[in-house]
Amino acid sequence: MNPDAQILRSLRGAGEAGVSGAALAKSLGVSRAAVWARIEELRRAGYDIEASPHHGYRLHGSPDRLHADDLLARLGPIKVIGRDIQVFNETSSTNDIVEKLARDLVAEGIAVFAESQTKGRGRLGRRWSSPAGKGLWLSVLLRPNLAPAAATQLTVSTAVAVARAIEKNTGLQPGIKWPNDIVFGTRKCAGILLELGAELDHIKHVILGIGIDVNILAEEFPEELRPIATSLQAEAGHPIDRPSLATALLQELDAVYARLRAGDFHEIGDEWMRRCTTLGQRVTIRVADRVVTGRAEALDEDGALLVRTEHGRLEHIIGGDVSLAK
Ligand code: BTX
Repeated sequence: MNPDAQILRSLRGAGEAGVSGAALAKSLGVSRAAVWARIEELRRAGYDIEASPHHGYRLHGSPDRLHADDLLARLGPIKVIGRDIQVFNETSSTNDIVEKLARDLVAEGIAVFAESQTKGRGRLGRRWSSPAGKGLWLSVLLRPNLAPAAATQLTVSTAVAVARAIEKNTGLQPGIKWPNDIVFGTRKCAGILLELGAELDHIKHVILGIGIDVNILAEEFPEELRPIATSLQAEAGHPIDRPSLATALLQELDAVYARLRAGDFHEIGDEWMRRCTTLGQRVTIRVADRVVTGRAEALDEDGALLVRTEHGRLEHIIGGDVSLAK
């Protein structure tokens, strides 16, 4: 962990008691003057750090900005996801950045955030609106030992992690619409885009893209999204602290990924079913050039949606767009 992350972790750990410059200098193995210089830098980045002769340094507030060192400091022990974190002010798409990292053979677990994306994308080349400073737009690099057919497990697990993080952090209870929408009623507040680098029988890497609408007021959405999108602020009635939601999200992603690697998908699948608003509904699903209509019955062990058609046949649907059938 770098010095800024260590300083922020110590300050958060000490709370109101504060931590002395001497103690920080000792634990970092640098001079007190060097600690002071780092503190000044953090203040310039918007951290409200008090320095007093009695208490040493105390952290009173942090900016509504994502800061890689602060996220690392907040994260605590994790297994894989969040080992390394990068934050960009603006990028085309965080999935593009992680794609490049994947090609450069970077280890799995790195999470890349951007405050805004100029070419945020959804599935099938659709656009994802990603206004500056108002959401969480991130991508995570994974190298799971899964067959390509089991990739839907990752989408399902990610949806569970996103729903859990929102619930833990805001008290709100979002639903999941198969396979990748996090919703309040019929409005989407988050989406998941999985991009695979795969060979026939195994996945080389996965880029897990997640977009969460956090502090966007209803009227701030582009007009065409207003009927179908919502944000956590709009649902909660007050702004949500993005860095702490980002921390909760990385922790929950790490937890579900550990489960998945241990071969424990069925437990995640059970939780997904409890949170899912699609099950039990009559749905229409577009899969490539086919349309399947029927009742969404369950999820199978690969994360596929099982739909009972009018003719009584059970269809395994592994991707597509679901809408409620009339
Ligand atoms: P999707 O194809 O399921 O949803 C895309 C559709 O969602 C759009 O066609 C539009 O109707 C609607 N939409 C666009 N922007 C928003 C928004 N901000 N809130 C709600 N609805 C919206 C979902 O694809 C996958 C989205 C993943 C986004 C992340 S952000 C970080 C990463 N980088 C990147 O380029 N994409 C992912």
